[in-house]
Amino acid sequence: MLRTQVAIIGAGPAGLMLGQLLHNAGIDNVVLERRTAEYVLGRIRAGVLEQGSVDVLRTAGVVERLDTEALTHAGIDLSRDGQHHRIDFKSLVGRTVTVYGQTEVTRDLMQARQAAGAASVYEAEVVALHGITEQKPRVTYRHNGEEHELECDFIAGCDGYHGVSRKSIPSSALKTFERSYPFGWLGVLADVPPAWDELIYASSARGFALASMRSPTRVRCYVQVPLEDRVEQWSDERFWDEFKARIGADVAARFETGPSIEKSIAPLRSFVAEPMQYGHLFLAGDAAHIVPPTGAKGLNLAASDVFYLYEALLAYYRQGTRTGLDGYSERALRRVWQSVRFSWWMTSLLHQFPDEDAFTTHIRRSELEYVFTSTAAQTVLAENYVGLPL
Ligand code: RFL
Ligand code: PHB
Repeated sequence: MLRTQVAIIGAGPAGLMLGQLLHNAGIDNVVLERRTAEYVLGRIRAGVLEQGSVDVLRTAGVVERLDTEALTHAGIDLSRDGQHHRIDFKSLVGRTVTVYGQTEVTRDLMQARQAAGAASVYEAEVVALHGITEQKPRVTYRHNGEEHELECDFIAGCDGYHGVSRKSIPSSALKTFERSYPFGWLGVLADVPPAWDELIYASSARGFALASMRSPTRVRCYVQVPLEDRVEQWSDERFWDEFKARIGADVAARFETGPSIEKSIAPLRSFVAEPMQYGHLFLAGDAAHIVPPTGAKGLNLAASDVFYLYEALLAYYRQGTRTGLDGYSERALRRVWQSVRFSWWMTSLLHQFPDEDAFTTHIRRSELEYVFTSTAAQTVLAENYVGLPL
C-alpha cells in the first residue's frame, strides 16, 4: 500500500494549487486524477483572477508566465441595450483583476508539479474513501485496470461537483443549498483580436451576452441560451449574429469574427454543501460549491478554499495545532456565501428570465439604472468583483 500525508483527489485548479503549496512546504502529497492531463487542459472555463488568487499562485511560486502574459484590467463595461457604462475598479476601490485563462493556470501548475517531481497519477479514478473518521484514512483508486490503495493523514476532496468526496460524507451530516437558473451560457473561443479593451457584460432584450478575452489575439464570448438548447443548433454564424445583436452596435461594427475553436453550453446553478469537512476529509472548490459564472467567482473560490486549507495543514504539521483544521469549514464558508450572493445578484441583474412577471422586470431595470447612476452602487459591485479579502 502507498502512503502519503495528504491525498488530493482531482487535478483541477484546486487540487493542483493545494499540491504545489504543500509540496513547497515539505508536506508530502499525491494527486489522483480520473482524466488524462490533456483532457483536463482541454476544458475551457474561467478567465478572471482576483488579486487574492494571483497572490495564492505567487505563494505557490507559479507566476512566471502569468507575470509576463496575463492582462491587467482596471474595470468592466456594463451595457444595456447597447449603451455602455464603465465600472472603474481602480478609482472606486483602488484594485484591478487579472485576465488569465483557467487552462493556463492549470498548465503552469502541472508543469511546476512535474518539475518538482511531486507525485501525480492521471487516469486514476478514485472509487471510494475509507475510514474518514479514523486516524489513517485510505482512498482506493483504479489505474491501468487495477485497484490501488493510498493511505494518508488527510484527504483533500478537490474533485469537482461530480466527484466522490462530497458523496462520501453521510447525508445526515451534510446540508445542501441549491438554486438553478432557467438558462445556460453558450461559450465560444476564437482566435481573433478582441474589439473591446475590457470585459463587456451586456444586458439586452434578446438576453445576456459577455465579451471576454484570453489574450490580445483570442476572445471568449458567451450568450445566454434556453436550457434545452444544444451546441449542434448553434453554427458559428448563428452564434456571432446573436452575440453582435446583444453586445452593442458600436462593438459589433468593429469586431471581426472568426471560426470557433471550442463551443460548449453550461447550465447556470448555485450550490453550497455544508460543512466542507468531515473527519479527516476536507472539501475545496467545486466539490463543495458551484456559482453561476456571471460574477467570475468559481475559480477564485477554489483558490481561497485551498489557501485556508493550506494554512490549516501547515499549522498542523509545523506546530501540531488542530485549530485551523477544526475551523476550516466555517472560515471557508463565510467567504463562499459572499461569492454565492454576489454571483446570484450579478446573474439576476443581467439576464432575461423567461416567464417573469412585469413587477420583477421593473425592479430589475430599476436596479440596473441605479448601478449606472450611483457611485455607491458601483462601489459595491467593484468591491465584490475584484474580490473580498482572503
Ligand atoms: P474542477 O476543475 O472541476 O476539477 C476537479 C477535478 O477532479 C477530477 N475528478 C476525479 N479525480 C479522481 N477521481 C475521481 N473520482 C474524480 N472525480 C472528479 C475531475 O476530472 C477534475 O479534473 O474543480 P476545481 O479544481 O474545484 O476548480 C473549480 C473551477 O474549475 C470552477 O469553479 C470554474 O471553472 C467554474 N466555471 C467557471 N468559472 C468562472 O469563473 N467562469 C467561467 O466561465 C466558468 N465556466 C465553469 C465554467 C465550470 C464548468 N463546469 C464545472 C461544468 C464552465 C463549466 C462547464
Ligand atoms: C471568461 O473569460 O470565460 C469569463 C470571464 C468572466 C466571467 C465568466 C467567464 O464572469
